[in-house]
Amino acid sequence: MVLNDVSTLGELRDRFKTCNADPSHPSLASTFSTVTFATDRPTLLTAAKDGGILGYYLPSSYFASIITPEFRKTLIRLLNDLPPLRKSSVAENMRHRRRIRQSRTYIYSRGCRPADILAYSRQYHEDNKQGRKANAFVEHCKPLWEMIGAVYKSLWPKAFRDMTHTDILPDDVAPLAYPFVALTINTGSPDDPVVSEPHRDVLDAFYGVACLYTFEDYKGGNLILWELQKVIELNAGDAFLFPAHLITHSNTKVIGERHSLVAYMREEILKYYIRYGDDRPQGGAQI
Ligand SMILES: O=C(O)CCC(=O)C(=O)O
Repeated sequence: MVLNDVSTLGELRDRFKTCNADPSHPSLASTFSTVTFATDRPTLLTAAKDGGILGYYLPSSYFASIITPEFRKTLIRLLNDLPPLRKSSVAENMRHRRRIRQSRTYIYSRGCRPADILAYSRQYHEDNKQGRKANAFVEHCKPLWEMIGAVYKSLWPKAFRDMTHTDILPDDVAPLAYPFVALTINTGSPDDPVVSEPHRDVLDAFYGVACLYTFEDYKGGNLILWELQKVIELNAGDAFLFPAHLITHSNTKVIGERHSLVAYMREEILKYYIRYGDDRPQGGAQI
């Protein structure tokens, strides 16, 4: 699908470099036009002016071979099994622009450790303390990211190559949504479904894309892409790949229970891969 009336990918990248503040938004996303994809096949979304890929839609039907009713049931069970978030984490989530109350991130990063040692996030450690629940969730989702990874490899081969230099990683860390390095898990409930406020994920890899996967039983929750003035219709079980660091995004109102997963690569990890190559620091640091 070609969009004739939107910013080019190049323009979005330029804007990112010069201005990290939110662009000024029209007050009503309801004036934006809605993009509805055919649900029986994947669809590429490109800008007419420069041919840049703005998004790639994968309908739930695309995942039929792996997302069976059994898989979904286990996914929900493992999600509900995750330990409750600390009060301070919830408060932090509500201070963040996204304002998703029940959101947790599993990632490794180098943070500001002096020896540039990679370590998993506190949340990943905490959720693993009793019964390795974070690990169980990550393991269960593997086939989903593998399938999406194959798409990523064919559409963005260079970004894929750069983000999969995992052979240089120390033994004690591994990507948590391979080929993506990190996974954010947004948990909703019928009273409080996952609906995000406008934000950009500015720490993501500059030339990469993130993947959003939504699930459970709801209506609404479409993805508003502010600079493009479009609303992407996303139903439960659909996935959408897009540059979440370049395009300000949020959701329309939700009725029902909506959860979402976001898999992505971080720019700082790419820099780590480039900087160290085979000459990696040995670690074992924990937060
Ligand atoms: O659930 C969604 O549709 C959006 C989630 C999101 O943007 C995020 O977690 O950063």
